[in-house]
Amino acid sequence: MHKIVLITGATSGFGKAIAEKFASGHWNCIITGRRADRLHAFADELREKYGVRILSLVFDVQHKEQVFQNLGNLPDEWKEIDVLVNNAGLALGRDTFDKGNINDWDTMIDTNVKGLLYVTKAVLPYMTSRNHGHIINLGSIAGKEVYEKGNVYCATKFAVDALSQSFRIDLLQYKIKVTAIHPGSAETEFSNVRFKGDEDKAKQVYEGYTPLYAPDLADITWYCATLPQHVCINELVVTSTAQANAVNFYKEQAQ
Ligand code: NDP
Ligand code: 8X3
Repeated sequence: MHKIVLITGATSGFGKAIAEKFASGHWNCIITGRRADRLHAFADELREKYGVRILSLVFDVQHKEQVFQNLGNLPDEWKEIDVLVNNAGLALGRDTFDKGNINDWDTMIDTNVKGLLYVTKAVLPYMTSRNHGHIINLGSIAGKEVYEKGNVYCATKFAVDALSQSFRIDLLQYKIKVTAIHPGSAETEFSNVRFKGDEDKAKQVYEGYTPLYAPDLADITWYCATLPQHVCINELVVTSTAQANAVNFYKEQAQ
């Protein structure tokens, strides 16, 4: 029997790499994202490469109607979700609080916090009815320590940390595992999104050191998801070797 994983935000970065890792391990995957062309092309690629079943669902996690329409009544063959990876998320802008953009705040809160809540609420009945399941939330080192100009993004990831702890308590009765993975700096499309397409600014984030990469997070997620039923990794803070915490990096000077 193939297991089923649902991964939000699988059109790029961590989510895409996580989907590939699970598909290569013969899991059937439900993948989601807003960019339909990318998502469906990726679904075809995974089917062809790994011979697994892929359900690709295009929706915006910020909109609860879309979330419940897409996930609330899955076809029977997709209902037995073993693992939910709440990965969709973003940072927008990096400014001191006084200069912050209110629309950016709304988008980060609606995506990183409310989106995660809607998706989890929509998926949970498939898990509670079976007393089985594993929720893996992508938090951040920014949800463990605040840094200058991180303000609202950090707050959303602190919320992911708090919700992960809460879910673990409230869902204990259903034998549902809850894991929070808190990565440090990783080179994905994250900084392109944060700096709204400013490629130079995005590149600068990763200059002078080796950051984490998406396949690193895929390996870590796979490890957490494939431990025996009686073992649950509650949380992991993971950085590249060049990063000690949210702010201290060892960077080589450019020649
Ligand atoms: P990417 O920008 O590469 O990927 C983000 C994914 O989230 C995309 O697939 C995007 O798909 C999806 N997404 C964003 N907004 C929405 C939305 N409203 N509805 C549905 N899907 C959405 O970034 P990463 O892979 O780096 O980020 C993944 C997660 O990891 C995020 O939660 C991020 O905060 C977290 N993280 C990232 C770190 C990093 O340094 N990269 C470090 C720590 C945590 P689409 O645009 O197609 O909708
Ligand atoms: C992403 C990592 O340090 O840019 O969550 O906030 S950081």
